[in-house]
Amino acid sequence: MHGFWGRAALWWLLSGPRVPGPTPVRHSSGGPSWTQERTLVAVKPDGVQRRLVGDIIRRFERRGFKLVGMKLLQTPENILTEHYHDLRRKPFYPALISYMSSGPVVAMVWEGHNVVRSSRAMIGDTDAAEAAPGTIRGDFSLHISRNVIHASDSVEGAQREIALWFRSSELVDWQDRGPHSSNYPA
Ligand code: IDP
Ligand code: MG
Repeated sequence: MHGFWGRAALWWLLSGPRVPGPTPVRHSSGGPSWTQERTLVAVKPDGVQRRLVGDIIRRFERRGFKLVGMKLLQTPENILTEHYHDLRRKPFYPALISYMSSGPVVAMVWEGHNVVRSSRAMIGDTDAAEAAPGTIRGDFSLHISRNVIHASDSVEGAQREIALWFRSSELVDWQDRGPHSSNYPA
C-alpha cells in the first residue's frame, strides 16, 4: 500500500473500534438479534446463605454481561418440580428439591453474546471435584449436592427456564450505553 490511499487504509485499520456508543441491535430473519441471547442464572440457597451473591454478580458484570432481571425469592415448589422435571427419577431428586427449598434463591436473567455457553464455563462442572479453579463452583463448592449456582445449559432451555421463573414484565429491556457496549463488535 502506497501513497494517500494506502495511508488512509492503514489509518482506518488501526483507528480502533468503529461502533462507539450503544449496543448495535441486529435482527435476523424473524429471530432475536444475536446480542439478545439470554440465560437464567440462580444463586442457590447455599450461595445466598454464604453471602456469595455479590461475588457472583460481580463476575457476570465484569465479563460485560447485562443484567435484565433479578429477584430474591423463596421458590415455590411448582417452579422447582418443573425446573428439575428431567431429573425426577434420579435417586437424589427428593434431596435436591428439599435443598432448593431450604432458603431463598437469587434468580437473574443475564443477556449478551453467547451468554448461555459463557455462563456454563463460568460456573464450572456440576461436580465440585471436577470444577476447575477460577470457576464459581471450582472456587466455592465442595460437593455436587451443594454447588452454589444454576445456569441454563442451552438456548432453548434458557428460554423455557426464563419463562418459568420470570413474568415478562419483570424483565427490563434497557439500552446499554456504558463501556461494555463495545463488547459487541459490528
Ligand atoms: P447442572 O446444574 O450443572 O446443570 P444437572 O445435571 O442439570 O447439573 O443437575 C441439576 C442439579 O442437580 C445440580 O446442579 C445439583 O444441584 C443436583 N445434582 C446433580 N447430580 C447430583 C448428584 O449426583 N447428587 C446430588 N445432587 C446432584
Ligand atoms: Mg442442568
